[in-house]
Amino acid sequence: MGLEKKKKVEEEWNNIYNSKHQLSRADFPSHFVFGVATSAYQVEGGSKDGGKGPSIWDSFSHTQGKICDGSTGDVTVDQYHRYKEDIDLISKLGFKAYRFSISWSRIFPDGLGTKINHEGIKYYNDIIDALLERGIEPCITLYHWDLPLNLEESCGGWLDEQTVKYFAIYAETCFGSFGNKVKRWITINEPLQTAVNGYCTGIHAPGRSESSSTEPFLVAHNQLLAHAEAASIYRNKFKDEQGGEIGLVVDCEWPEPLSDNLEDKAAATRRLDFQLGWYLDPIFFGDYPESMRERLGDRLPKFSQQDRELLKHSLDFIGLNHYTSRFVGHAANSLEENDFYKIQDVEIIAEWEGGEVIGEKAASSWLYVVPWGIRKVLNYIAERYDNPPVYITENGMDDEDDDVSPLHEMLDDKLRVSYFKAYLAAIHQAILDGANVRGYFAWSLLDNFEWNLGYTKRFGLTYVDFKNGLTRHLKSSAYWFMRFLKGGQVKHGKED
Ligand code: GBH
Repeated sequence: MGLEKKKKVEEEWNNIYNSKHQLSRADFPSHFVFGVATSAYQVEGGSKDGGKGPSIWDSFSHTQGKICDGSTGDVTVDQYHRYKEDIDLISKLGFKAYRFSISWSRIFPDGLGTKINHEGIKYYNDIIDALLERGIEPCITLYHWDLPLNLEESCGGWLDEQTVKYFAIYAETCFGSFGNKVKRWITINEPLQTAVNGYCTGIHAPGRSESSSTEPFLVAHNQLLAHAEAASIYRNKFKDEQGGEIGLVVDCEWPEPLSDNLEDKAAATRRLDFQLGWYLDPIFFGDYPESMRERLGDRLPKFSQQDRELLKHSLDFIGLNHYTSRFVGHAANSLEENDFYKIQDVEIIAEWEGGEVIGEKAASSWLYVVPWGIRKVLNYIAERYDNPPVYITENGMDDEDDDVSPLHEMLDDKLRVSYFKAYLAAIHQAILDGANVRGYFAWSLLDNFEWNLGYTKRFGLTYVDFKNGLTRHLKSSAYWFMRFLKGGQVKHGKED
């Protein structure tokens, strides 16, 4: 990306950011929800407690070589036993909502929807009650990647349509058991990541990559149908009485065109199609994006008329997980049918011309601090899908786990404080631009099990001392949120 453009982007951003340097809670509408997020496999632990059945992540993390530090989510931060302490923490920080996920195999240990585990129902009811007692709204994700292992082994998991049926039974059970107290439901978290990481690169469970030219598209298709089935059950049987909302969480990096050339601009749009359009176009327009059909032909499954009707407008809000942005340019690669990026004919680059990176680097290789990108994604969604309600369901950055630095240094997470300040300023700007943004959830409440990267990366507002009894310590970013949410104007971390 050329240096002139760099100057322009930075100038524009600095103007916005500096004028918003004193951003406060009051700049957001009073009904705008501020929450914090986690997911079951990443924080619960208690992997065999309370009658829970195994999930594909239990089996994957126990397979040698799959998790970079050889760890598992067997215990992780032990929220299964410490949820009260964690909910007190959420309350202390001043968040008014908690986005967490239900472990499907805690409700139906074998996934099949016949044998319900009442201890699992009780566990989530206890969490919900503890939240409501403290005035915190529960926001539940039904599926955050932890499929019951038996569904994988006996029916082929997301490759098979039967999983759609079992998901619908599970969803209906959750609406029936918790829906009188839960007003915000998310069916599936980031179906894109399950399709690509689970079935193409294989770095996530179930770790398949043998048929990467076809399986990701089938898996995405079945997840979409599962979402639509669950949403339709909610709307037909529960919504009137319970009065809640249901949505789908998609993830999207902002692809900034590498140059003003038409080819690069088209490549960036294609990348949006392959991230967002893949899931949102069927819901808003009834079919996959044209650019996907062109490149994938029959590898992209087709929707029946009945599917289309089920999918159409099957959400009350979009959940957006957004962390970072990169440049995207055209690269003719289409002969490499098995590579998800090469199918798209794109190249993804993190540097401006001359080698400077697009934003400060977090710990994960893919994560750069690029606050202006979130404004662009929000405006893109508003424009393409007629300004639907959007909740930012995840946003955050990670630090490297570090054995050497003293605790007080690990707790003073200055870059994370500036990340949150800047991203919130950009979200505020998107709202001024007209985007229908309704809420924001920070990722994550605590350091936790970061999937294939194990405990080597720390995304928490709260530091977890994994070597000393899983003690929780607030980082500067937690203090920052505490001040911000109480309505004060906050410039830096806890000091001012
Ligand atoms: C979210 O995914 C997840 O919902 C959440 O569970 C997770 O903890 C959080 O992000 C932080 O990662 O460069 O090949 O290693 C965000 C989407 C998916 C983006 C994995 C980065 C890494 C691909 N992420 N991807 S690779």
